[in-house]
Formats: sequence, C-alpha cells, structure tokens
Amino acid sequence: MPKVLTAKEIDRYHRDGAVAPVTLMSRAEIAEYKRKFDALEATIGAEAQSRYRIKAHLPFPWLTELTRHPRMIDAVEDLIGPDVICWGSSFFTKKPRDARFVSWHQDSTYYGLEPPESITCWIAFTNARMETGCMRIVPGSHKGPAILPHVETYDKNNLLARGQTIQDVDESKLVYLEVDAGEFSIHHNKTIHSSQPNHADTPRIGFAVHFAAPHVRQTQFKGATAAVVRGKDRFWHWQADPEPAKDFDPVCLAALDEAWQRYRTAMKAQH
Ligand SMILES: O=C(O)CCC(=O)C(=O)O
Repeated sequence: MPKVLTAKEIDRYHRDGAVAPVTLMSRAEIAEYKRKFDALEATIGAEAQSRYRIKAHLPFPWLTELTRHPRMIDAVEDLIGPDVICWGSSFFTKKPRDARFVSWHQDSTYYGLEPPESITCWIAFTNARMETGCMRIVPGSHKGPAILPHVETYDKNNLLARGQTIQDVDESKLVYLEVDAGEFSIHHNKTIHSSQPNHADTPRIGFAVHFAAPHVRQTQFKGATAAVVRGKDRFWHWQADPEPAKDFDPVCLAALDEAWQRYRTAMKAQH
C-alpha cells in the first residue's frame, strides 16, 4: 500500500519519468523556509545557488531537516522502496523577470551512479508555474540511455555551470511540472528536462533533493557521502555525511567544499 502517492501517480512516474504536483506542507510552513532562505542570501550577500550546490543542505540544520521531511520520504519510498539515502541537494533559483534558464539535459549523464537510478524531489519555495519558468520534461525519456550526448554552450544565462545541452529535443510532447509553494515534483535522473526564463514579477525558488536506494554506487570518485533517511543501508557504498550542529557548521562547510572539489575533478576527468 503506497504511503503518499496514489496508484495513478506511481503509474505516471513510471510512464513519464516524473510526477507533479505532490503536496508537502502548508503555505504558512513553506513561507518559513522562504524566510530562512532570504535570510541566508542576505547573510552571504550572494545567491544561495552560487555556493550551495551538490550538498546545499549540509551546513544548515533547517535544510538538512527538510531533506528528511517524512511526507517527502514516504513518496520516495513509494517509488524506490523502504531503504533510502539522500546524497545531495541544490538550489535552482530565478529572480523576478530573470532571463536565466536551464537547458535540456539529463542528470544521469553527470551523476556517475551505477545503476543510474536516482530520483529528485524539487521543492517549490515559491510558485513555479509556466510563467515563472517551472521545470518541463520529455515524458518517457527516462526509458532511454543513461548517458546522452550534451554540448557545452557556456551560455551566461544558463543556470547549468557549463551550459550542458541536449540538442534537437523533440518539444512536441513536453509536459510542464507546475508546482505551487509547498508542493514538490519528482523526476527520474534519466528524464530529459529543462526550464525557461522567469517572466513574472515574483521569484522562482526551487530546492532539489537527490535520493537513491543504497545499492546505487557513486562510480566517478571514491569517498562519496550520503545520509540514510529511511530504513537501512546494507551495502555500505556511501560514507556518512556529517550532521550540522548549527547554521554554517564549519565541519559541514568543509565537507560541502570537498564534495564540490570531487565533483569538479570528476567532471574534468570526463573531458
Ligand atoms: O530548477 C530548474 O529549472 C532545473 C532543475 C534541475 O535541473 C534539476 O532539479 O535536476
């Protein structure tokens, strides 16, 4: 018996490679996360996404707690089973009237996971609709290869670091993953996805959290870390992430920097 998703939503996820929207929390509760997010950006004097990627949650107790939200983990369990690790998270944010976009890409090409089975829950801190540049997917693309050719465009408006782009995507059947503040979408890491600029007067703030079953291994580098967020890890492919004792926890910041470094080194080795 599924815990959160309906049988229809589970079928849709397996058919399309994504499902949305799924309710996570009330408007008042997500407004508190948005307030903390704004305070974080005010403190660092920069966009959170400029520094807090790969394991954005690690140095912050409130974000680490969010990666373990029982309702979200219940939904993940409905899709991948009772043992779940969280190996990463990233902010994807667009300011009001922001030309920045995310080009068509496939996460599994870059994740280095074997088997290539990871899922992302994209939590909306603000409404993500067509006009604010919500995510969109090519339904069914998760049934294709796990590694697809990408061209590195280095477009300054592309939120992806190297502007990694799958070319000539057939957009005739694309599906928009509209989610309002407090809701989330779920996508498979093989699903081809993108998002367009924000044409609205409101910001579009998303926090993407990455999960897998513990039998999934990181093959691009040694010493990959994760947290068991449900059930048990019977495989020991992942070392334990440190736990933040306070915001900007120095041990966790160092672990975040190491994760970035490992990721960048792995990306360079791919070239
Ligand atoms: O937020 C976006 O526009 C893109 C997010 C994304 O690429 C992801 O969560 O994998």
